[in-house]
Amino acid sequence: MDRQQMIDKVRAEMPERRWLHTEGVMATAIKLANRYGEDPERAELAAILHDVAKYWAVDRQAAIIRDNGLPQDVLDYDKELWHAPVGAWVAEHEYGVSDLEVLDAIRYHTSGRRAMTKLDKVIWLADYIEPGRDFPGVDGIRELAEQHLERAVLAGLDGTINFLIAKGKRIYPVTVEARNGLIEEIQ
Ligand code: DGI
Ligand code: FE
Ligand code: FE
Repeated sequence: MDRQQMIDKVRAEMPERRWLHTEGVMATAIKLANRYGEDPERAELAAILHDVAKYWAVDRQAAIIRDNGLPQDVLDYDKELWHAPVGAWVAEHEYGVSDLEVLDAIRYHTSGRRAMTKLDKVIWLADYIEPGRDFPGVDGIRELAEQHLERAVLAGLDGTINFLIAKGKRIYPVTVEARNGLIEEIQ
């Protein structure tokens, strides 16, 4: 499958506004990759596919997690988390992606993880700050993203965790691990 076929297929999986978000993530991921010494083509590939399963029915997402031996713990947490590991599975099995780091960047694009790769960080951050995002604090993180990749991802994770706390939601432990890992890395 070539790049354009992939784009057409992903676009058909989601409403137009989510495709515009994906285009924002693609452009931002390419910029961050160039700035921080990651391969922009791999960054773009992960960005194209990162939300491919976002609009799949939750039953279909849960079935993929259950039937293919993906880590089951995520099923006990917010359904918003499921599309990331499901997206990695879909990227591999329906789009023929074999680059394991690209698959991991998709898999961890919502939660992050301990010991994030550079590509993980680029995709996590691009998803958070793409031009269509508009929430308090995003401009500060956009500025930070031009100076320091890890500090910007950490600030974004803090924002996500604060948001979840404000909503009274539980926090997926992998997200906490991601934050702890970045703090250790920055020290
Ligand atoms: O898919 P997007 O909307 O582009 O962004 P995303 O994949 O980062 O999903 C963000 C949503 O996931 C947001 O509504 C918060 C929600 N979420 C729920 N529980 C957790 C969580 N995000 C993280 N990082 N950790 C959680 O425990
Ligand atoms: Fe997502
Ligand atoms: Fe996204």
